Amino acid sequence: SAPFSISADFIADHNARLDGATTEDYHALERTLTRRGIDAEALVRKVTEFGVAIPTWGVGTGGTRFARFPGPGEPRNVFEKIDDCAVIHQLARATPAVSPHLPWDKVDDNAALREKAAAHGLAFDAVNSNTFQDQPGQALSYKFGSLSHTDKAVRDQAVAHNIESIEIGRKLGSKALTVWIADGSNFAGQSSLTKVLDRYIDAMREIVAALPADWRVFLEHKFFEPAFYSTVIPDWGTSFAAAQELGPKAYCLVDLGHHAPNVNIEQIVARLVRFKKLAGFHFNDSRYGDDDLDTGSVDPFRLFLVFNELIDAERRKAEGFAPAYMIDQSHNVTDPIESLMQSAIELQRAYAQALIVDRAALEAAQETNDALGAHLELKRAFTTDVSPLLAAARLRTGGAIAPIAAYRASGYRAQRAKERPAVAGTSAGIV
Ligand code: AOS
Ligand code: ZN
Ligand code: ZN
Repeated sequence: SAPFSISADFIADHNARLDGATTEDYHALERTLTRRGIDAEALVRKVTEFGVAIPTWGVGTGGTRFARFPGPGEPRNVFEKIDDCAVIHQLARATPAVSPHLPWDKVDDNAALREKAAAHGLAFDAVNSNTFQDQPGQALSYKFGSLSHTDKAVRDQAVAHNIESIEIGRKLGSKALTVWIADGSNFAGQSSLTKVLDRYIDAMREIVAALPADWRVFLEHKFFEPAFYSTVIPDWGTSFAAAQELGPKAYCLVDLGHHAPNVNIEQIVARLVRFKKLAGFHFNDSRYGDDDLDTGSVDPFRLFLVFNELIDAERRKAEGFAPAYMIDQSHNVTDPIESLMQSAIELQRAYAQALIVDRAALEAAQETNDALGAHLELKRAFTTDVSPLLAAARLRTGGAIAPIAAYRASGYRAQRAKERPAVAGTSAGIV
């Protein structure tokens, strides 16, 4: 029998019950925005154009180094992951791309994978390489590093994997490679803090040389974990300096969870825009470190402030500004499909709120040193409930007014659980 899918009629029926209240709320917001000189319809259009890529690894239950608690009906391969990404996009209409991870998503027939995704309206965004784990049958171990390893043979193996990832990404229609390495050390003195970076940059040069003309490479920094004393690319400064040395195809990716607590991430974003080196994002939220909590779940204001910088850059047509948006989270206690829909909505919310900042008033306050006045301009946008705009955007593009409620009512997970018998593995450490 054909695999279960949610029909357009089902979504329409679900929407019909909510339509009245949604329209009322929309008109109320429209009046508020009109008073502020903002065109609600134009905003809805902007929101419908907003897209963020789903990480293929995100649709499976995540885990920690302590345990993984798989849920029912988990996707068992990348084709099934695409099915789950498709339902996320079908209902929430904000995720028209997927970001694959290699070799986790390695298949014999990449053309078939690309076609399947396209049939669901999904494209492939940046490919993520993986030299933070040893794969079965792999000749050399990454236990002591990959691109920065002391042994040239290990570095060569890691370079070859990245080049293969580019090749696969090409077949999938991707245009970027994201490189995050786990390289670092656990003891003071364990490795030369200078030589590791030299080796990393040399290895990256080979990867950059293998990029097709229209590709970019995204360097992803992270200040700790799995190495706990030092990390080779710990911060945006190192990432930026490396990207400078690697040339015009190299950019710096900001994973929101990869900074020390209290670091001003929106300022990092502004700096990277200024230096024309912002690659894009791995969105998530965090309380302590790389907790990979759901986007906007802990500190939606910070997310808004990041988008405030992005809209500022967009409005003044900052040169070379073309950030790639991806989510990177680990779902340990939720149905990943629900978390990813909600996260995409939170991103749209931050985006819409940033769009309604009165930039002229903000700038006037800044120029006259009206500190509180400037702050209140941001707060006015942030405290505006734009939910009706987001619902309208979904409704007009065939999505669900209430994606999570519709998803639950559809019985999707239970149907998939029948089609996808549980996988035994409870292996920890899947992030
Ligand atoms: C690791 O902390 C990074 O966020 C990477 O982006 C990683 O590739 C991703 O989390 C998938 O494991
Ligand atoms: Zn990441
Ligand atoms: Zn991370």
